[in-house]
Amino acid sequence: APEAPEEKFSLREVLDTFKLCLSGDKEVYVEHYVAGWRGLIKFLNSLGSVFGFISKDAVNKIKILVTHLEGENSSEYVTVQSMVKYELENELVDLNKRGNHPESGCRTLLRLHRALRWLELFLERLRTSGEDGKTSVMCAEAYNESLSRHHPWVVRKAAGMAFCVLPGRPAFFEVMNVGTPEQVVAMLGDALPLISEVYQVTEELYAQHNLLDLP
Ligand code: 1PX
Repeated sequence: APEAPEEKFSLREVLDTFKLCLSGDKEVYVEHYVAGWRGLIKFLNSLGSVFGFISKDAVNKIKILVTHLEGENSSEYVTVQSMVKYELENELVDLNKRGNHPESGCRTLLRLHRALRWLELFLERLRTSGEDGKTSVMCAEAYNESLSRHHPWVVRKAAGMAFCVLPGRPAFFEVMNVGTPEQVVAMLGDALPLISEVYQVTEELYAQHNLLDLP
């Protein structure tokens, strides 16, 4: 029987969606950003239910962004740049403490943006690791250098426990469904500069507008 398209899931396609994120003049399309995260979450879910609490939060964040993308002001949410401008000009962002706008596009996307840094660090470790590299250690190190500083103790603790049950490097490469380990490494080498650029552009935009610590 022919496989349903959703079963032929490969991480290559997911990481390719990040290629579509940047416009010619370096604006970040929210639609493709969200699509990239959807694919990553699908991958995360295939690793098992221990990661459920992580994917649940990410799914919530995506839902909020999709609501903006499909809402009556959808034209303001085409790119991260237009979203920032629109929400700031219309005072739709809680800047210093949580208030009337707990679901602003700016604060919601910031959470995914921080997680993108984790992804970049983790994938870089995966790419340069040896055959006996431990994914749990790579994941924990990447997390400690990025996302963890934004998380309270309980979340760090739960994340740390989840990392311990990550499959080893060979099994992990297998679920990625990209091909041989050499092909995985090559694919990561292609994908990382794109992810890194999307991260940098967003980081600079948020820094310019003083949005890096949104509550
Ligand atoms: C080949 C590698 C591909 C792996 C793909 C894995 C995709 C991981 C998706 C992670 C998305 C995490 C989003 C987290 C957003 C967040 O920081 N939320 C917190 C703050 O939100 P709030 O609204 O309260 O301000 C929230 O408290 C989060 C709670 C959930 C725990 C987050 C732990 C994140 C660990 C990230 C590492 C994922 C490990 C995957 C192993 C492959």
